[in-house]
Amino acid sequence: MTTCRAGASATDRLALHAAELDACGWCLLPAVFESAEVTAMQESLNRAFTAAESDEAVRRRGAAIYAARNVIDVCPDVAAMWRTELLQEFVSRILGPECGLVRGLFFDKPPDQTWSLPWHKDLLIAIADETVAAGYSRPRLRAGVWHTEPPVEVLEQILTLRIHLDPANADNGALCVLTGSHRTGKRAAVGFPSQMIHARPGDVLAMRPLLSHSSGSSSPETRSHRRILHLEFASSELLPGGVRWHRFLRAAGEPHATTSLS
Ligand SMILES: O=C(O)CCC(=O)C(=O)O
Repeated sequence: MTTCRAGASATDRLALHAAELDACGWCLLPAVFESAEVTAMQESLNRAFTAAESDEAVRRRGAAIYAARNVIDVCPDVAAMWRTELLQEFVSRILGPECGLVRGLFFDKPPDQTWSLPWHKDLLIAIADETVAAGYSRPRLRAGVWHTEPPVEVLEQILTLRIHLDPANADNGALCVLTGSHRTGKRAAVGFPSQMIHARPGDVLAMRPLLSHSSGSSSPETRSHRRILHLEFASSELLPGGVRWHRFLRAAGEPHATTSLS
């Protein structure tokens, strides 16, 4: 696996991360957001989820929110939150200049309301309506938004950024990946090494949706949340067969000023 050289310039580091993403299907971009920015993101998401109390996109068990869909709609601030110069440069390096944000999800493993997921790849995209073309699966509604499984070429042109809002470790069900498994397309992956991705708040995991991943439950003793803002970017606003994205927000544009997040 490629690792970062001490003292490499930011551009060199991004090139190394891009090579790592290509080879492994994932890479961790450390300390992208400062602690105050992470707090501002948590607060902004909290406000939006509270306001969307009756929205089926926000999944609750008792008082605890453990996931949310359609996060770009539920919390429009998300469209700006991720835009640091570094992430914009990274996303456009990987996906090209025409790329855009297409879907947002939120995950938490609240203490006492934890969950787990078996090995899988992320095969669904959110689309504007029920209209699909040859090569797409029959659309299904998820929290009011049409989703379909597109041809593999579309999934190969997606990049996910998972912004860590809490520490992630073995105690609170950090994500596990099968390194290199993005290379098997939609097919199940066997024989790839499994790795748990430990992260700190403000770290960003970049991963390909075709990377096989899973996550276990938090340990019963932990009091730690494991909040993740999961953002998917696609290389082009155009989908094969004239299918349309549910949302496509161009990634290029002004990076946020740190203070605007507070
Ligand atoms: O955040 C996690 O632990 C896994 C979420 C996930 O992989 C999914 O919902 O597809």
